[in-house]
Amino acid sequence: MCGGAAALAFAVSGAAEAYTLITCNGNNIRWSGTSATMRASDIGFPSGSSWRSALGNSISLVNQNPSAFDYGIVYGDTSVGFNNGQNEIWWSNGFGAPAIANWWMNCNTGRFTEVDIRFDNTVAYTTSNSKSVLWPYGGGSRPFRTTAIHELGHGVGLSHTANTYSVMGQDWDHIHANGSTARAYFGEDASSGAVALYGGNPGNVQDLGVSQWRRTGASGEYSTHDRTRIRTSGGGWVSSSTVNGEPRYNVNKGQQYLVEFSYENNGESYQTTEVGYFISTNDYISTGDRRIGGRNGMGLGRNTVFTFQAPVTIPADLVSGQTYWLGVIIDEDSTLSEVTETNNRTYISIRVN
Ligand SMILES: [Ca+2]
Ligand SMILES: [Ca+2]
Ligand SMILES: [Ca+2]
Ligand SMILES: [Ca+2]
Ligand SMILES: [Zn+2]
Repeated sequence: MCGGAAALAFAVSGAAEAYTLITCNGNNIRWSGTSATMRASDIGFPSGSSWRSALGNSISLVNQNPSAFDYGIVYGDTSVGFNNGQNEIWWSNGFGAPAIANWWMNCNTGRFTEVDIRFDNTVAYTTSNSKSVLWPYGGGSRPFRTTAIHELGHGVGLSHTANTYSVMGQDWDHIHANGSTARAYFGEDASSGAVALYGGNPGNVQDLGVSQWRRTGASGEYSTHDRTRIRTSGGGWVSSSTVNGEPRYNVNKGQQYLVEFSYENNGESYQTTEVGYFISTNDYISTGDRRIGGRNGMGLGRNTVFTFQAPVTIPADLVSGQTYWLGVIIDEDSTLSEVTETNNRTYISIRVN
């Protein structure tokens, strides 16, 4: 889902990072300043439409990144085209990808001159944040925001990521859920790339998150993702079944398991944080749920995503045959002021044997 006015080349990044940057003649490509304004087609993103609001929301989600870079957005553009001096976003088809970014640049100065983004209007995109309709949760639609954030990531200067869980990999399953809502986000890897290009934000932009998704491998330039898992202390993966489009793990009362989540630092600074584990009777995790364990002093730099299996014991007094949700909360003690707190809680479904 990536274009370019020139063939892509890939920079070798530091050992701790996975992002790749768009390069030309050995220069990283970025905007000369710390902002760029995108112009949305009035046809595809008309006033009052869910597409306009979802695009605006995607811009805002990218702008939560901890670098100095921010997008502006202008609506109502009535004339769009390539290499016309305007950065534009519109719907089209026949370009062989669900969405594509094309860019023009000065290879000698390492600066973008224009970025255009197109979405394929034959793809079953949705602007909904309801898990039930989204591909990653068994639904029939591709989340518009994850793809928009991926393409906007190209417009920041990022190429594809294959080596860690990233929206610059396979975007539609780089997503955060708690309860019935799933939210797209820029994420740790893309944030690291943005800071490498533009430096840190003059403000104090901090954000921790925890996700029920992880990297599984790579397909070409793209990291592939799947849900996080549960295994026994002995190392074997616990059996699961798919319920309402999500995995549900079969666990024994009173037994210790290793529960996997992806812990993310999407902010400017290294953080040491507290993490709590909970049992919930629904898929919405909150501090009101039953706490069954925790970890103090988890250190999280902003580099690659930390997918980690923590020991947790299933309480002996849970009801056999019942479904519960094993929850996790990062920054459990709320010591960190963050640009968003909605990504601090997520879950894995379990059924007690
Ligand atoms: Ca225009
Ligand atoms: Ca244009
Ligand atoms: Ca917080
Ligand atoms: Ca957060
Ligand atoms: Zn792409």
